[in-house]
Amino acid sequence: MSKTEAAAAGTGRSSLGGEIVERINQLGAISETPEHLARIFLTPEHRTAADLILSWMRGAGMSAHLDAIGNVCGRYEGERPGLPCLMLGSHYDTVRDAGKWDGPLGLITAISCVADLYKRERRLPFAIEVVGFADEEGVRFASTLLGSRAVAGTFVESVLNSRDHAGISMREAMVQFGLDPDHIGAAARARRELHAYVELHIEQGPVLEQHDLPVGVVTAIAGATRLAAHLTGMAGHAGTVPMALRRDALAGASECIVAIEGFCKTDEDGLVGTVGYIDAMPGATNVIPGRVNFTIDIRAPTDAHRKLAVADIVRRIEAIAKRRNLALQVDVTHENRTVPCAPWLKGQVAEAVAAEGYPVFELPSGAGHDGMAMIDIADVAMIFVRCRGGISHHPDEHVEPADADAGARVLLRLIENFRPREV
Ligand code: HGY
Ligand code: MN
Ligand code: MN
Repeated sequence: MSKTEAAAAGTGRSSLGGEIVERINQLGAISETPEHLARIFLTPEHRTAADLILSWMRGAGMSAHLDAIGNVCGRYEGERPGLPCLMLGSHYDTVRDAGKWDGPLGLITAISCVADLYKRERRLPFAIEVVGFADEEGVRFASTLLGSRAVAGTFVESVLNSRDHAGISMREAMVQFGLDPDHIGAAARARRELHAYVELHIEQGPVLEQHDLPVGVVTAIAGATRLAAHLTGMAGHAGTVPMALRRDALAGASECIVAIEGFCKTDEDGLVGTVGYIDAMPGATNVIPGRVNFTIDIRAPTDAHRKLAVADIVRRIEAIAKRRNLALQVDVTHENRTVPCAPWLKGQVAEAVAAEGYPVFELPSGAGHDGMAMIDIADVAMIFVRCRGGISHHPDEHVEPADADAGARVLLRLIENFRPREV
C-alpha cells in the first residue's frame, strides 16, 4: 500500500488519486487534434467532454445536466432535498496546445470527493454542487469566464456578437451546438442558493514546488486586463517600396511588443505583460504588412497598479504608431478585478490542509479563475495543488498522483468539515 493509500486508509477514505489521474488522462484525450490538446468552447470536443463528465457526475450519485451555456452541473443532495449548496468546480475548456490538468483537476477531484461521500452513504447538512465551466480561458471569443459569468448572472449579451477567427459569432456557435443564445439567463443562480464557492486548481507557478509543498491556500486571484491592438499602415511591394517610405504595420507591432516587454521588465512590483497572439495581413512573403492585430494581457498584484500600467503601455504604443505614421486602435476586450478569498472560507481551507497533516502555506494566484465571476453570488476560496516546474498552458503540465491525492484529501476534509458562514 502506498504512503498516500495508507494515509487515506487511516481516515476510512479510499485513495482518490488513482481515479483522478485516470480521468485526467481520459478527458485529456478529448481534443481538436491528437497532437496538441485543445478543447475549445462550443466545439464537438466540448460536447464529447460534457457527455463524459455528466456520466461521471451521475456515477457519483449526482443529478446532472448541461446548462444553458454549456456548463456541466451536478448536484448531490444534503440531508434533505433543496438545501443551499457548497458549490465546487473548475473549467473544462483549455487553451491551445494545453496541459491536461488546468481546469479538469479541480472538476474531476470535486466529482471524486462526492463519489466518496456517495459510496459511504454520507449526507451533509447542505447540498454539494459541482460545476464544470464551459469557457474560462476565452480562447474562442476573446472574452473569458463566459460559463461562470452565466452562472453568476453577469454574462454580457454583447459578447454573443463576438466572432472567432473563422468569423463565426458566439450566437451562431451556440445555435450550431444546440443551445439557445437567448436562453443563457436560465443558467443564472441566486446568492441564496449557495453557501460558498470553492475551487481546487493547479498552481500554474513554481512556488509550492520551491517550498516542497503539495498544496497551498490561495489568498486572492489577480485581476487582468486584455487588450486588442489594431495597427494599420500601407501594404506594398516588398521589392519596390524604399524603406524610408514604408508604413510597415508588422515592424511597428514588433517595436510595440518589445516596448511592452521592456516596460514590464523594469517594473519591480509584480507587473506582467504578454502579447500572446499576432496576425499580420495580407500575410505574403513579398508584401509589406499593411494591417496587424495583436493581443495584450496585463496583470499586477493590485487593480490600481494594473490600471496605471495599462494606461502607460497604451501611451507608449500610441507614440510608436504616431512616429511610424500608423493608425492604432486599442480595445479593452476583457477586464477582471482582483478578487480576495473570503477570510472565513480561507480559514476552513487552512484547517483542512492542517488536518491532513500539511503545513498551511498561503499564496496569491497570478492566474485568473472562475472565482473572479462567482464572487458576484458567493464568497470564494481556492486550494492550489503543486504542478511540476510550475509549468502550465503547455503540454508538459503535470501533477504527481500523490499530489493529486493530497489535493483530493484536503478538498474532501473541507467538505465534510464545512460550516456555512454565520449570518
Ligand atoms: O489566463 C488565465 O490566467 C487563466 O488561465 N485563464
Ligand atoms: Mn488556464
Ligand atoms: Mn485554469
